[in-house]
Amino acid sequence: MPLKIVRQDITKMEVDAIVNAANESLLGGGGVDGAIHRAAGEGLVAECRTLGGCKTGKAKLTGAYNLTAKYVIHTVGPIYNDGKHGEKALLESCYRESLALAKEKGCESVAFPLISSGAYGYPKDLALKVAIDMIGEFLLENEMTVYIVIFDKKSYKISEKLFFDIVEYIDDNYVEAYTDRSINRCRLNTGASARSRSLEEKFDSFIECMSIATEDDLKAKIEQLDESFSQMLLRKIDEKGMTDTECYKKANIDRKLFSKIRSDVHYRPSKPTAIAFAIALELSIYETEDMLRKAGYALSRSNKFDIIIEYFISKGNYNIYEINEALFAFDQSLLGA
Ligand code: AR6
Repeated sequence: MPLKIVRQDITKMEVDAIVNAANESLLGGGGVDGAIHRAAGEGLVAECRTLGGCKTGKAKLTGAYNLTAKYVIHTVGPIYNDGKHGEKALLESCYRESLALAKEKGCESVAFPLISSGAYGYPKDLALKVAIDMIGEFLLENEMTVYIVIFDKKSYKISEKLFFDIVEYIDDNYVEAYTDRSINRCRLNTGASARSRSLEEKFDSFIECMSIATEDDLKAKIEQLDESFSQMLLRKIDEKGMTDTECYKKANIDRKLFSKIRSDVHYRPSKPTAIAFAIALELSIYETEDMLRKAGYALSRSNKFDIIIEYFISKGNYNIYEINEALFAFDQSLLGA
């Protein structure tokens, strides 16, 4: 999974490079900077002394000494004032510059703390959004596994509005029985638009709609009865006019896993992986359920994870990173590999 959000101490991450939220002196400080310097040992500060500091929004690379990573990338985030002093552009630049350095060194994996979100006061939900947007943008063009490392859950915040919208959606739907969607659809199609018609006409129209739906469903079902998950995935990619790369990137799935699914007609993905593809393909809730069935899963109203997925699909929001932000906030598994 190319972008992962994990709860961890960044000094423990087994990656090629870890990013340090440093200050312009590059000579160490508190927070994550202090933790990295302590874990790396004296060699790190000695190398940092040779660098002549670093400007806000820029990044510099050193060895990682006693850390398991190969490199430390030091970047200096902006001090948050009121958001009107170019803070966002500077923070974006921190991610861009750090990722460019990691790429230049051939890193396959990089871990970021939430830069500027501690001592430098950047609001955590906004800092997280910048991180996700910038890493997401980079991953569209590059193959790398990038972690956002959240030290403690308190420092993780999605926007309040999104949080409360989801809570409300879960409240409204958690215990509600699963209604028969095709019947509801027919009710909608035959009800409002047919207000002036007689009851009998409405009934006929309802029955007609049901039988068309059933006939269509049946035909399609027979045709696709033997279709496996991977065949359905490839068919949908074609139907949507997407390339394979566009699809697996949008699904936050790495290329290796996608190739495996592509070449093994009977591949059975995990549920988060299957959903990740449904999201990448921007499938409706019906199509999503169909695709999940191929892999032996279903969406349930008694499962928080499923309701959150349904919430995003119902809003037409297919941004996998935003969905993962929300899933993380609600302690659920994330989408992707
Ligand atoms: N692993 C991962 N994340 C951590 C860790 C850790 N071990 N420790 C803290 N964080 P901050 P800034 C999180 O203050 O806001 C330093 O003194 C923390 O919860 O470390 O960019 C520098 O020298 C927060 O979400 O960095 C600068 O002077 C995030 O890391 C100044 O602070 C960033 O918090 C930089 O401030």
